[in-house]
Amino acid sequence: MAFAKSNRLPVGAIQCDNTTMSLLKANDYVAKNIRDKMQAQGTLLVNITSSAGSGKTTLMQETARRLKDRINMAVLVGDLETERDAIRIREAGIPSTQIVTNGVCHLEAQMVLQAFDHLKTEGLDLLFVENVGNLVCPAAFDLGEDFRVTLLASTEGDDKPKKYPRMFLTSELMLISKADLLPYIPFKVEAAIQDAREVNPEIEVITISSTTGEGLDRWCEWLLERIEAKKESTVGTLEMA
Ligand SMILES: Nc1nc2c(ncn2[C@@H]2O[C@H](COP(=O)(O)OP(=O)(O)O)[C@@H](O)[C@H]2O)c(=O)[nH]1
Ligand SMILES: [Mg+2]
Repeated sequence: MAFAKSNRLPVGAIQCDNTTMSLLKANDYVAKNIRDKMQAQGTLLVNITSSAGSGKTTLMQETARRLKDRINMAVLVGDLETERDAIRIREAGIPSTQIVTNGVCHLEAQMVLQAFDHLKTEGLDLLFVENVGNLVCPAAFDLGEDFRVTLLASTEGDDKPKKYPRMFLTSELMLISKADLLPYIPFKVEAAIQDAREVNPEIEVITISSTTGEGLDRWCEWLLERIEAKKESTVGTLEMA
């Protein structure tokens, strides 16, 4: 509950309870507004997280190339500085808006909500939010997403899920990225999956390479199934209203 009632308040007025004043509670309140908006318009919202350099933007570009003629999609992308990622994604042929955090290490729901003034989301089937690159702070902030997807690049080492458990605990899907480099480095896919499943037994796993295209059909199918399900749930919501 976001607000507590008080007998001393005038009728119709509301007062924040103590916990509502905390940053995370405020974030959750905005995240719920985003989730309600996405539900009403039938847009699947996917929060993409990973360390810096794991291949998020490249995956956004490759996903756009594969799906942009089948669905309406766009990307909000967060970085500490520069508009470089949004420019790369627009070059792949879909709308993208950069959120510059000015040094903040994660996106917050309020930043996403403000970005809606610059990126039209009505009519989108799929909206990605590419989060700021690190496995720590973004784990704590709900952005109103339907799914959180975390990339673990083969170059990062297979031991990361246990070192950064909250990110993998709160993700529905782990993408093991840069699979094309696996023959050259001591990354054990099975060890990474075991670590991730000890943290989160439910987590799904797809191994991908944006360079060779390995796993990208499966990734696109994963998205399309959930876009379909979201549309069906939205129809259900409208019928109930
Ligand atoms: N070998 C290889 N390199 C990749 C792959 N995906 C991305 N990269 C490279 O990894 C670097 C970081 O990629 P980027 O998409 O910017 O990562 P981000 O910081 O997570 O958005 C770039 O030099 C990409 O070309 C991949 O599947 N295989
Ligand atoms: Mg990026």
